[in-house]
Amino acid sequence: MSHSAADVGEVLEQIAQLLELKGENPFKIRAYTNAARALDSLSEPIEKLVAEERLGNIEGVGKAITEKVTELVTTGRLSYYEELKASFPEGIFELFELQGLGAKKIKALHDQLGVSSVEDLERVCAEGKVAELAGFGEKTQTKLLKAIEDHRKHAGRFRINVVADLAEELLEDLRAHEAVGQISEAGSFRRRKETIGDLDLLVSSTRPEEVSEFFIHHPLVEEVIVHGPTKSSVRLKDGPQCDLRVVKPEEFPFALVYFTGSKEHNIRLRSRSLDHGWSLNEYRFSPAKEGSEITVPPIHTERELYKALGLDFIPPELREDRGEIAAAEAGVLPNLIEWSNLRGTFHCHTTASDGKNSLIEMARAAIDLGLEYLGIADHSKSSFQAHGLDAERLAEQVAEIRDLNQTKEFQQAGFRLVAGTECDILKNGELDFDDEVLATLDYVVASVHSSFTMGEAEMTARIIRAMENPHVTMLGHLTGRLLLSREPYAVNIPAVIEVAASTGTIIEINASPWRLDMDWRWWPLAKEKGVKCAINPDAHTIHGLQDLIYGIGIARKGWLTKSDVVNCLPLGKIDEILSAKKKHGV
Ligand code: DGT
Ligand code: CA
Ligand code: CA
Ligand code: ZN
Repeated sequence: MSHSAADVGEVLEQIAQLLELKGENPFKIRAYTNAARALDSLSEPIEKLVAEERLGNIEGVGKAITEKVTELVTTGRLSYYEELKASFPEGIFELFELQGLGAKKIKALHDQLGVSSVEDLERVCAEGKVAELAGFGEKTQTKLLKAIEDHRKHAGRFRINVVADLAEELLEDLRAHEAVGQISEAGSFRRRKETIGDLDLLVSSTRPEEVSEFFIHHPLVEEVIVHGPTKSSVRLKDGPQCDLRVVKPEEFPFALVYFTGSKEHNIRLRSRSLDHGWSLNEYRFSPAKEGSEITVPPIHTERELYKALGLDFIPPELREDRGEIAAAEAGVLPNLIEWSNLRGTFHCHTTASDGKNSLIEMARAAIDLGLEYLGIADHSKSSFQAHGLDAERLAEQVAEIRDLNQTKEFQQAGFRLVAGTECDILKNGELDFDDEVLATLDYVVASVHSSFTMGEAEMTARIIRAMENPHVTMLGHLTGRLLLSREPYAVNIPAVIEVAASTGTIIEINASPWRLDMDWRWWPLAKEKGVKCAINPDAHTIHGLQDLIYGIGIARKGWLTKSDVVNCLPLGKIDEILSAKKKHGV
């Protein structure tokens, strides 16, 4: 059993929460959170530290925790943790998933109102008992009810990175199977939706039993829900369900269109087919009226299927019934941006703030990805919890970046680090740095990281005020949402888009699978207004740079082409676009 430091850190965090629930002394609790944090920033594999008995050398990891981590890493289990967990009702752990509810409050609810599940909490809130509890009040009670509602809405969906990793492995193993002919992902994952309900896979085969058998015995499968020769449903490791359909080779293009969806898109295609006198289902075209003379066209590919319906091929990301059929009919679908169009990116963090890799490590990882430039945007001073930089530390970082850019290594690679900041937008819309400081940078990402609960009008005015600053090149993660975890704050997006257009402020697609913000549904409007997009990984590690691929998916869903996205500009054109606002004024 192998454990990453992050898994181990997670267990230690949970122990800390459980100890807090028990009302243990704060020093003991802090020992666990400190140790979790220390393990989180390890630069070598935890197994190695354990094997060489070097855990104790890490600051913040004492003897008791060394023993526990050793047990966990060597046996894959930790009896202390399991006993601790067993001393609480199972339902209590789900309470930790509610926004705004920590161990202290859960303990109070448990001890004073007997709450040991989300259902219990909902009941005592509805009865008005929570409002009467010391330290809670009416407002908290209302918030908790909202948190329960949000939690339910999210249950059973998954962030795209979780599904992508599973899909990659399953597709690769299925593809290698002898009985598998054509194969594809389908459903919302193929459409690159921001979150995924279940993963849909489609295979063509003349020996479906063998394929299904292989699938349900795959090591990633934890539980078989349905098993048949042509349709199997399973639950995978990490939680998502996966549907596999196996169809005959000649059915494949029909099944692929059908199971890619969306349902609304399918309904349009079906009614379009009927206009031709054909009935369309997941297997074939057939004459709509029995015994009619109408012949159906032969179809070998998805492209041919769309063509038969008088449509250009519609990329899966656009199949959401948002005007794609009319555009395909008129031959005006956009030529969507692709991974290979990306020349660089902005908005990454380093160890200077809350990142886990240094400047040079991030730069080399970007070079390995084939990028020509990488924008650094560490947090500014008000984000103290993220170790934000003050003006002095920022100046040091800028100097370091300028020096690195002069090195042979960078010059030979044709690569440049671009010096910036992810500058907090303060509560009143002012920026966390003075204009003189901002003027020393190549570009500025401005983001909201505090006071999320203000009203929509105030929040919108706050963000607009920031955009009116000529130093603000782009707006970071517009709504602050964390998918399946934190709702967006209230902001008038069309108003922000309007001002982005009039001030020449770029808007980010934050490509982190937790954010994917600004949402794809707004990009057609932004594009129409002439707003440019930056696809930014918001990477905190070298691996985080690969999240760019999710940003590409969202940009495609937003109908964007390479000319809408500033990352597609070559290195030589970057300064011009980044300094356009400063030059021309706002
Ligand atoms: P998800 O899984 O909730 O993220 O979303 P999808 O789109 O993957 O939905 P899913 O897995 O229920 O079904 C996959 C596709 O199958 C869906 O996109 C369209 C097609 N489909 C499923 N049910 C229906 C239906 O009742 N009518 C039509 N026309 N298509 C359907
Ligand atoms: Ca699905
Ligand atoms: Ca499905
Ligand atoms: Zn941020």
